Amino acid sequence: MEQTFIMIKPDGVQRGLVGEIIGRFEKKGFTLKGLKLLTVERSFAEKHYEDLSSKPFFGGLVEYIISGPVCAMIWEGKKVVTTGRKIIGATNPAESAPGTIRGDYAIDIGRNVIHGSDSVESATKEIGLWFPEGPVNWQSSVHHWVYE
Ligand code: DAT
Ligand code: MG
Repeated sequence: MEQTFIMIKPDGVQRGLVGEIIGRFEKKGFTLKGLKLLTVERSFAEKHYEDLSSKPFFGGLVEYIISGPVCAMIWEGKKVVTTGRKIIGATNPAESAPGTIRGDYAIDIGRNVIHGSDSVESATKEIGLWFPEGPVNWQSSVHHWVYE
């Protein structure tokens, strides 16, 4: 089953949006396979966003990610990478549809509350970086009420 890496950024944690965001993924039917609250070092944030290191906003992005605790998660389910990105909404909250997390809870691109892997390949890479211990091994007992 597909897995994705989802991270509630420091603004989402500070603003008390952790429960709301977890609830959206739970109610959709996805399964939580990893969860931790942690503050990351600068070098770790730079590694997570290494593909963006040449962008003019990279410095500010790293400062933002290390500015407080983040809530790191592994979510599992059919097409969870693509669907997770839809639940999150467009990168710029000004363009995120209402009903998406960024559409409902964010205004500025540099305070857009949440991260989600953009492909199965990046999900594998990000889960490896954030959860070297691997996902928690459990099966949801409602699986057959979610999948036909
Ligand atoms: P996403 O988080 O939707 O995958 P991304 O990977 O392109 O977007 O960029 C990572 C984060 O960097 C994004 O959530 C917010 C910030 N960012 C992206 N483009 C930006 C821009 N043009 N100006 C400022 N911050 C930006
Ligand atoms: Mg991205």
